[in-house]
Amino acid sequence: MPDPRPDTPSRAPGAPSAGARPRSQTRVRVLGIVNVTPDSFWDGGRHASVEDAIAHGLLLAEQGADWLDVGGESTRPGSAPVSEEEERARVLPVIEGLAKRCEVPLSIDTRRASVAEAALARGAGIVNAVAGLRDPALASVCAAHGATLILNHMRGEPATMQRAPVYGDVVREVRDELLAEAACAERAGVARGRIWLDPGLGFGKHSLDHNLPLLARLEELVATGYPVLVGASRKSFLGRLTGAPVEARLPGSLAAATAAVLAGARGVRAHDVAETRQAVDVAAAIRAARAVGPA
Ligand code: HH2
Repeated sequence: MPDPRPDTPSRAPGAPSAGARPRSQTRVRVLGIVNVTPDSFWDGGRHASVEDAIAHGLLLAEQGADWLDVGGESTRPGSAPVSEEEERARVLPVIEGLAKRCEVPLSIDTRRASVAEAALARGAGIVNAVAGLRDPALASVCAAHGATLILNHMRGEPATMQRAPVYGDVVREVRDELLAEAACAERAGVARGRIWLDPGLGFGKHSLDHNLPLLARLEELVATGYPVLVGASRKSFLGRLTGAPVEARLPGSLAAATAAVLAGARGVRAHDVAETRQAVDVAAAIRAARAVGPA
């Protein structure tokens, strides 16, 4: 029986459970990152075995992740693509293992419809389309499974995307390109309420000229009416702003997550779930108090 709340993916409950807490509809979703890769820019190689990745996912669930995002291909600037066979071998056993051992909805972070389909068949309920609908079959796969679809904005390919990306008004262009993809997804049968938009910080964006306006004017993406997710966690523009190396970017990541929530983001993608949970819960409470007005 599909979950009637459109932005809450449903999944048959597994047992025993981890992280099975009541979720309010207004709660800001924290998407905990489980990278099963040797080369991701922050956690590459830290939990590259199936068992380590499952243990990490269970830990993030205990720390308050609402969704777990399993990925088998790094999309950091300059990265080379992995074969479909390799990607499947990395992510599918982790999805299967997490589906059996926790109730937190699972997301597959992929560019490929074939990988998304296999993950949905093994218990995932969300497709994090990291390259948008570059593979157009992603939309029909989501529609067929009743899955939630996160459309991430990416200009170019990871190998080359940071070579002088050019925009006129970056915020308007990102919004319009995402809206065009959302319309495609709806035509393919994905329910409007199951589509999320993500400005894709760091994906074909110049460090400060593009990423900062996307965060500063996030309200323009929120105003589309689609729920918005933001992934700033430990990204290099935070290093450019602060001089901090990747291992020291947690405070900057929390500041960016807080700013995103105050601007209306409904979700954030994070490596550091416990800390991010606390930051976004505080930001969400402040945002809600604004709506209530003077006591
Ligand atoms: N960022 C990364 C990967 N997937 N998906 C969405 N929706 N939004 C993002 O901002 C986003 C994403 C990159 O981060 P990470 O997975 O930690 O690194 P890598 O690509 O090196 O594995």
